[in-house]
Amino acid sequence: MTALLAILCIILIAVIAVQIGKVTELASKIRGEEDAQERSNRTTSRWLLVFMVLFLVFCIVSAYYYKNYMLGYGPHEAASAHGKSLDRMFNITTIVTGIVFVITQIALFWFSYKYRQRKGGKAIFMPHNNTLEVVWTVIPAVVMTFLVVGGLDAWNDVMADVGTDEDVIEIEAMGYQFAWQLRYPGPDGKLGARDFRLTSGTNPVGQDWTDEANLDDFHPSEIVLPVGKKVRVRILARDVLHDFYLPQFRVKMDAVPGMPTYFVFTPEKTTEEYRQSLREYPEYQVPDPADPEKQLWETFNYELACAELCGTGHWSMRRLVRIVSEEEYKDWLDQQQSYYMTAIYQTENDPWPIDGELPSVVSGARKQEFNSLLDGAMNAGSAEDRTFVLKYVTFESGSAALTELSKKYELANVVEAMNEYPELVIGLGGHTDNTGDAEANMLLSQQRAEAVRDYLVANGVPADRLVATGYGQNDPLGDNGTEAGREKNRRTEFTVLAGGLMADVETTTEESATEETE
Ligand SMILES: [Cu+2]
Repeated sequence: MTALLAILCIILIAVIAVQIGKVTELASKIRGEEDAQERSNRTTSRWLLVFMVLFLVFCIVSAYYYKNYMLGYGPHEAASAHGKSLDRMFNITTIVTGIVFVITQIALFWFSYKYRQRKGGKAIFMPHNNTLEVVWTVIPAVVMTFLVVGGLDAWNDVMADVGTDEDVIEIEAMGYQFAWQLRYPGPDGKLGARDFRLTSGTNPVGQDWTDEANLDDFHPSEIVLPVGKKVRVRILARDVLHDFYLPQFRVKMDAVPGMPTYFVFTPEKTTEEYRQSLREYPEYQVPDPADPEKQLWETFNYELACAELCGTGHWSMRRLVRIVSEEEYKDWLDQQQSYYMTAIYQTENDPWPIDGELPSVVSGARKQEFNSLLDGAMNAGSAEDRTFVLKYVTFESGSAALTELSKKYELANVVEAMNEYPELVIGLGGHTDNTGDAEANMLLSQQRAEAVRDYLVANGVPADRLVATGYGQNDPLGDNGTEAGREKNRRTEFTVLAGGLMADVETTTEESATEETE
């Protein structure tokens, strides 16, 4: 409606101007052409001066009025180290070009007033003026040089890559229609190797699972970073052009298929600190339309956007960015699950074990699992709870020959535990499912339990601390009617017979209780 009214106004003004023109033309015919021309020139040039003043006032007032909408002003402060230098550069350019703008506008309108056509007026013939040429060449050249050199300097600073021994967090963002696939290095701090040819439904960024550095990498749904730490983002695209844009950090880089790019930045304000700085601005002290209970500054979040019009779902490429303290970041890291362990491990896509070796994430996880089971059994009160299954001890099918993997990993943990607790006496129980002959099963389970014992003895554990017993099919854990149940029943159990920590636990509890009362 307003737009329609504005258009109508413009049309009316144009009609009036044309009509006034016609009237002046007629009047000039009546009054003598030259006088009328001079008067008309004078009026027009005066109106031009009025226009100039109004126009400049409008420019300055609107620039002032809208300054808080611009990056680098008011609430839109940069939240990164390099962002401030970019903002400064923009401001310098705005000021320099602003001054030039005002001067040229004044000159333009003043000249059209001063040198309007007058009766008997004569133009000066000036074919060439060296001084003038030098002045209007040198001044812009000097100004441009300063702007360009300053800009280049800032650019080199902002685009500088990290040194090889610098302490940085390197993460990866791959744009695709229509989202960002984020990847963080796990505890090793290294992003594993990738190859686009390995990309599949279960491998969104084409990670090479034979590279151990990949196995702890995780794929979070948001970007979380600690404040004050340098971050290098590897930027990739899977299908079309995207653009990795973090407005508050002044990070903006195209994601180009087949051409990896990067951006290095250091976040300087946590999300909470940025919210507190927004709080000072009235435009942020209003209820958030999406959550009227809270004010806009409270619900503010940094965000990652795609700044390339990449298709119909372009708008949905928004991701949250959280900048937190170092401790909060560590807590968050601890909660993240490696993508390999959650989606690839022991599936058909898992290439491990490779050459009879397990990757360290897996052996580490197994060791942790063993230690916590051992801990439970050592501290258990009842005989039942002192037993757990050695899940990763396996045998060649139908025989009592231990697999190499079970020796190298699970049994190595058992040897370590026996060395650590010299008092420990354990039972090794062999169990089978109910397939085949019960007597044969009994024999096999006895042989398997003994195979484990013999292996431990061969690795330095005294034989009198090990009791090997075969239970055959008599003590099933699962349903022998199903394959999963049978698999559960074929097992080797570890039982703490003596030398557990139960007694120790009681004394420590008592001691701490007395300490508390004192
Ligand atoms: Cu996009």
